[in-house]
Amino acid sequence: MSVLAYDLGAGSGRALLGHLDDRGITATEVHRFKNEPVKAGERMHWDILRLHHEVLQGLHLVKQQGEQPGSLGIDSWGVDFGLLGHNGELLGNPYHYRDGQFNGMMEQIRNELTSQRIFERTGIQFLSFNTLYQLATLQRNGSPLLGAADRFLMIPDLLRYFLTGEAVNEFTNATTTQLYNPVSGQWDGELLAHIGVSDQLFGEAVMPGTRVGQLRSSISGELGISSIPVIAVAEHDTGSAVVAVPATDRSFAYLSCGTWSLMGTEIDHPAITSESLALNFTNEGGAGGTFRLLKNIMGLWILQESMREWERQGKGISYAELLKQAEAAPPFASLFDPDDDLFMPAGDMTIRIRQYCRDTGQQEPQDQGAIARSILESLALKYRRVLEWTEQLSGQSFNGLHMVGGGIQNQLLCQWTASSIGRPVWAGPAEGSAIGNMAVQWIASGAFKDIWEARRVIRDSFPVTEYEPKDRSIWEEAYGRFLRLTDSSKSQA
Ligand code: LRH
Repeated sequence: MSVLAYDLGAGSGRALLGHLDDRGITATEVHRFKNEPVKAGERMHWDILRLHHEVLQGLHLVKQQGEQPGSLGIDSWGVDFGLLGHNGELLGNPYHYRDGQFNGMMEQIRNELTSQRIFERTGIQFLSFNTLYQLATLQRNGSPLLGAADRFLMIPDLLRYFLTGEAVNEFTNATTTQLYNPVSGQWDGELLAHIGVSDQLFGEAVMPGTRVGQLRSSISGELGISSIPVIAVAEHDTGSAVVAVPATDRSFAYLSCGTWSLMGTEIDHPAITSESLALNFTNEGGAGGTFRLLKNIMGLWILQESMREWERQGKGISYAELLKQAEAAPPFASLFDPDDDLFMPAGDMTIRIRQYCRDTGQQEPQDQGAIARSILESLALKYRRVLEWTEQLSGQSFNGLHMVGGGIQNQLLCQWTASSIGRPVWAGPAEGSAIGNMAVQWIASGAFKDIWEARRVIRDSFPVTEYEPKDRSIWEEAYGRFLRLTDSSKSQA
């Protein structure tokens, strides 16, 4: 049976058609489109109607290929949302979480409620752009949106709503808001009351794999296709990516590697403890009754932003060439904490990297190769730090690390990660979120029994590249230096 998976990442959205038969899964990209935020005035928005158009375009291309998927699902990054008015229409263009208007609200709400109280109720890590702080900002700044709102939908809920006409909240994304209590399985009335947002906007969150309607007849009629069931998959992209980790062992560590790096392990119940709070780990809801005990690491965003900066300055460089120059640059010359708040906003990234190095008495990386090298080494060292914390919190020890997501195409990063953690890295599949999205659709249709059967078939269907650690002693020395440096830095932890 074939299924259609839409995965909207930072930069691009993709529609992949997945086929499952006795030989395994094949995934074919049928449509790729831009997903670029749009700045209007001071505000940064999703180009949401364009994305809806691209979703329809994907259906059109699927039809042209003579395919008739049995279902479709949509995933994207967590935390962002849209609001519907009383007439069921979208109010405004959803904001992008990197919009500056949310700055400072997290600190304010933490002061008012205490971190402990918020964490006890949600189990979610403190990130300045969590939905909780986005909504509080709208409310406190007197945005007219909340007064007019009737329904709150996360981005994939919203795109699904455009397709089906059913306004339904999905569980994995509900948990990332930091407004949902994973123990009671309810939106948290106390947190909502504190920020003055009505709990009437929120519907009961459905579990990944729930069929939540089918294509509106106006859409299927216009496209000349028969209606397709729409499934709420693990709509938080990280939730989908972790479904696709081809692990054999029930105890495994993963790194979902894209614009963000999400590192952690899978657990059965949220680990809401003073230790996970202190290390700022999260307990995001997953597919199949799982939770992800993980931590956000700033990830390839820093490299992507540097490349965009060079592009703007007319010094654009290809990814392959940049990695070649990074490999040739002197090792461990300039290290930094990728999670320092300094690196969160867009723009001027290389200036901020140099500033960090200057402020910490290190050599300032000058050329593109040196900058790329300092980013990739710093990430690899941070991965070791977070892997050790994951072991500490979960009481498990891992004999290697699974890496999934587009970032694994960066072989240098995979190799340096293996060298830094001193254990093998197993890299694959690259389209983790889309494949996990498909897997949940196949679980919904009964083609797979559960996520473990899905993982077995994914393992047999997609190549996994193994990287063995190298140059251990120099990485060990660099890690000591990295720890001394980063202990004093101002990060979201
Ligand atoms: C990764 C991701 C991550 C969120 C961030 C906003 O794409 O969904 O899990 O924290 O984006």
